[in-house]
Amino acid sequence: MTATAHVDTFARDRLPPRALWPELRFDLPELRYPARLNAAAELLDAQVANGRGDAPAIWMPVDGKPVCATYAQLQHRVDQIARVLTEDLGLVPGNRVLLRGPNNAMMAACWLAVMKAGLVAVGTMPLLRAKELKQVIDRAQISHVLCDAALMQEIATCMRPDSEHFCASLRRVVSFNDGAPGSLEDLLKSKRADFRAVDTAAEDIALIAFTSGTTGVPKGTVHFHRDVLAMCDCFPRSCLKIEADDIVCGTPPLAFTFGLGGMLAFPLRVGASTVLTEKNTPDSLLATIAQFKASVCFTAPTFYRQMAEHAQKHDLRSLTRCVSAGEALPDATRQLFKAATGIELIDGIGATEMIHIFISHTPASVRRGATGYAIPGYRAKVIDENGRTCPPGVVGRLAVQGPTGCRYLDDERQTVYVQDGWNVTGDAYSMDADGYFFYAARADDMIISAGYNIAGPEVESSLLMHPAVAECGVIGAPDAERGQIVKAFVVLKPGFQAGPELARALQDHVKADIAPYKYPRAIEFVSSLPRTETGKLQRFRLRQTAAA
Ligand code: 3UK
Repeated sequence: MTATAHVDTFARDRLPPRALWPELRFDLPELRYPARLNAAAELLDAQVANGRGDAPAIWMPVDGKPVCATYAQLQHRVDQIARVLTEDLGLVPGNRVLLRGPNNAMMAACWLAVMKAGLVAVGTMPLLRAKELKQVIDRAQISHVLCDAALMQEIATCMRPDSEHFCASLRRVVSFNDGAPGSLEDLLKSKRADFRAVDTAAEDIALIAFTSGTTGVPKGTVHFHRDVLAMCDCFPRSCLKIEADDIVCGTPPLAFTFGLGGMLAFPLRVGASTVLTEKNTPDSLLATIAQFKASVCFTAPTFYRQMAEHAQKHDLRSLTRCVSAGEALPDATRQLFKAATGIELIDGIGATEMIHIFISHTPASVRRGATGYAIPGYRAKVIDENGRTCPPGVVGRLAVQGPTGCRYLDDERQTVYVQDGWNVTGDAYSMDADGYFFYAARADDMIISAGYNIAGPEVESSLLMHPAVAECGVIGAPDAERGQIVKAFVVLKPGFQAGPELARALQDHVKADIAPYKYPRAIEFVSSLPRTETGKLQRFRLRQTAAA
């Protein structure tokens, strides 16, 4: 072990004991990292040193027109921010910095500056309220915040001593993207752009990513400088095959590790560029692809489904690869998107605990209904309740190992996620004889009806094939006779009439498509479905509705 560069060891002291870490594997040559490593230096300074200073790094629409920051310009800005953090704010390696903002160039520069200065980045989803911010700030004992001027309101509440959400550890909030006196832009003006990256150890903590926990207090997942590079050197190389001339766009926020990788770290790692957009709809994302001639897109399955509808209206010739993650990709969505664009989606399951994707596939190696195989660098298996490996075709719990893995910040739930050195993701999966993994459901979302195990997403996939269905969510509703019954919440496409007749048609459709016992005995038509900011369907909310 080489010495830590952290002066403040708060986060390091709250790592689980080594014995409770998952086994880490560095099976590929590209995963053998040196003992000392600064992720920002590798992502940014190395590109400039290699002569890519004038290449575009970040694109943004400004007043509707594309504006670009080159690698050299980004480095300049990052160095100035690092100086503000260490000189004006007096931060020392290991201090945590809360980052708040939509996806934009300043937000990206702040991320890189925090890592370059050996500080610990704690991202927060843009929609979080003061109450949720407080949980994160208290857990990670945060003193300083860099916050986009557009998102100041909730964090200001956390600073007010008379608020019930007051956070005693907070010292200072610095705004950016407003240029006001005392703002980050203001403080930057006097700064030279020659900050030397802090000489961090590969196992020094670079970020704490909080899970968007549906129940209980959010868990802080701790990731090292090495982990940031490992995520760049696995999925993007073997499945996405990202190259220097790629232009990336998409929706996941930088605070979500799906977005930190896809929208920032992956493109920088290979000298490519990224288009950062603050607000996205399926239609605006299509327009972004056309305007910036983007070649790679990252978003969630529901977005792709809606993008398919509008695709004809846009020039998408530049687009060659699309990554779907965050929740299961229904085959109906894959086929719809392919018919509309000619593109075979790349599905990938990732997790905040693992930092990024560990099971996926290339467009050419897709297998219908499967998420993919354990990507190079990772291995995966399906286990039963006793931890024994299930035979092919049997649904059990997914367990994975690779160069990254779960380490919760001071949390008893470590032993739930990590068992026998394996990361147990909480997903029910089966594997076929060729090593392809098929998603069933979140383990706690499995429906048990009259003794049958039914995976809601399979019923959803079937319903999505019906021409009337725009979106749907399937859960188990309490039932005196059967324990649970399969209940579907359905959003209809425009022009279809909700009613018992259509409900019956949908039921018949499912019965004809998959085993009849899985058909939804109850169907409720709704105008929208509850989703998280990361695009995940909130099944627990549907269950609450069904139970009420
Ligand atoms: C579910 C999927 C089926 C699955 C994430 C890519 O989603 C990410 O992280 P989270 O911590 O959630 C993890 C859980 O989400 N899931 C994600 N992708 C898929 N289920 N198919 C998929 N393709 O339940 C998993 O355990 O929010 C995704 C990269 C980084 C991430 N953090």
